[in-house]
Amino acid sequence: MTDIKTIAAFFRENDNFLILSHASPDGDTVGSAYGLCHALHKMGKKARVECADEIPARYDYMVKPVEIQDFQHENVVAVDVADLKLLGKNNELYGDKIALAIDHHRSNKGYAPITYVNADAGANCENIYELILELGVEIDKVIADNLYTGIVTDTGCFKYQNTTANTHIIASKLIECGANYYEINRIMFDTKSFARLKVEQQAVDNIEMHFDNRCALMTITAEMQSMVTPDELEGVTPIPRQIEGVLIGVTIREKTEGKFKCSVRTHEPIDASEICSMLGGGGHNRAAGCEILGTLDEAKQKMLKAIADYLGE
Ligand SMILES: [Mn+2]
Repeated sequence: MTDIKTIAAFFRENDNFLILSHASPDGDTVGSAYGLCHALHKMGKKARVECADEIPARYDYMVKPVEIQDFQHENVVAVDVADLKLLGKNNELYGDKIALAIDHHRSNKGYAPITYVNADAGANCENIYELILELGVEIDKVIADNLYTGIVTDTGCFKYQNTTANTHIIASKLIECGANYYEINRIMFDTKSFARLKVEQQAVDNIEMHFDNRCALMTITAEMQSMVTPDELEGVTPIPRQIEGVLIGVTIREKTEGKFKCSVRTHEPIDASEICSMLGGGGHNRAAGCEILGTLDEAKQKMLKAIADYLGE
């Protein structure tokens, strides 16, 4: 495990960076990538971001102000990427070429020769903030909007248990540097399309309760998703855990025929990451995920079996 000074030196001593964010991009991986990219530009370095999937339009205010540069990349950096599999199609292109990884997932696989993992950070954007300070780059509004977004999205607007005193301190500094917190939180948390609400309604209707009502399992089929864009569904996964008495909330989402993305959200003392790792996935203590192949019914049974094994029941 390396420290922030070492990774700062890596950026000072090198140039022409390709920054990779994970597929199905969220606010933290986008904020980490574009915040860092813009900071490198301010140092006079060449840098650009690549993501396997299109970055949803709701993040336009983070992406658009960052200059587009064309150059031959020399150093590949991954941000908020715990596992090479999460790079999507970029894994084939760059998986074996990543020189440096900056992450906050305890489950980081250590795929990069230089790996900085600070699992105490609620969001990886907290790590990027510390890095940018170490690099001596002034935090402008573009960086502040990017990093603030990563922090609020990964901490559920400072609600989740990964939120620390330091998370708030960094967020306050970012507001001082111009982060448009009101607009960002409105876009990220207080805006839903009507179609999304309809899908939510159907999803809530199909919730099943298991393990003496300690586990709630919600399904989102391909048919339900056809009513919305993937981006419109952002933030559905915490719903099952909101039910009173539920310790384990599971959302099973049909990705393609025979392939399901499972998200597990838990309350103390249930370790979501441990449950998902039994199925080849991983993540954080209270939020983790995995992919299951088979029919919907098989996916449910595999997930319930992993939970039963975890609970020792
Ligand atoms: Mn993250």
